[in-house]
Amino acid sequence: MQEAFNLINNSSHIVFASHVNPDADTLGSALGLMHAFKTMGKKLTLYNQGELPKTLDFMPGFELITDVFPKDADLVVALDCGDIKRLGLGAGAYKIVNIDHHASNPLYGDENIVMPKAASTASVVVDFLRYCQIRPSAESATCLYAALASDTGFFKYESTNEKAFLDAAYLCECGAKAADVARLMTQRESLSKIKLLSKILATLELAAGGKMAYVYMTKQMLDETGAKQDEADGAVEMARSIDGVEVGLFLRELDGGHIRGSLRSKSYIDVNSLAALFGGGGHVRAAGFTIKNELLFADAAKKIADTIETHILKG
Ligand SMILES: [Mn+2]
Repeated sequence: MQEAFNLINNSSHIVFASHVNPDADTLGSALGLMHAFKTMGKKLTLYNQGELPKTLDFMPGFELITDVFPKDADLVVALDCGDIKRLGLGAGAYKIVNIDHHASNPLYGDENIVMPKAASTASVVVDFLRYCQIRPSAESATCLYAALASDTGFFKYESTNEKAFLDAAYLCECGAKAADVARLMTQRESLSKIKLLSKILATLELAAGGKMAYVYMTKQMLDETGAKQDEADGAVEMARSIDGVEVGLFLRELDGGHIRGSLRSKSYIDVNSLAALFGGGGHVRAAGFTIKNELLFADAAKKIADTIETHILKG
């Protein structure tokens, strides 16, 4: 950490870089760290290549994020990025400080602060700021708290360890408002998304003696609600969330006659092997597949659900 702090002290223009398709952890960690170093009299740039999620626009400093990489940067601090290609850095003579919590991080920085056990990159930033004896301002704490809350699913995921709560308590002590962050991150859904989810949920069916719940989305549902594809995200988790259900299945009709399937399980069925029935894969609790479909969508959906049900019943 000392070497990383030295690099920061000795640089004049620092770029805080977050990965493409940014989530709250990468942006909140970058913004949180930037706020903490604001008073050092250095030039600071927040860099992200590509589109930013509007849902995170409440983070102080969000409006400062640019997709123009500064030519005179002499230090890049990369946050929450396990693959240097996902930063989209421009050319220049700069060193890199790599701050992350992905176990797969290949340590591409000149200095690397990578803690695979940390619940979020924000937790690593908290440790680093403590080491530097910098207390986060309220602005900084708000960004870091949002990052930590998001990566732990608001303290629900398996990554939620004792340190996650200790960091959360410290960030609240520094001025983060937990209820405000939760409201701004989770209570600003678009009307089109809710209308789309109501159509998707209307297709709900139980199978495999109540162990499986499946829902589907046609292209027509998108047209009728004006919602975007990614607004259907969350449908499979809703199906899985029913009491007694172990496997959630969500089928969406894609362009060109394709069907995309998403599978989630709660605790004992390996959905990776269910997805493999259709040439897909993923993880034990979350997997997916894409198939070419020659049938009517509703008929194809029924067939896929029946095949999965048969496999679950075979156990
Ligand atoms: Mn993260």
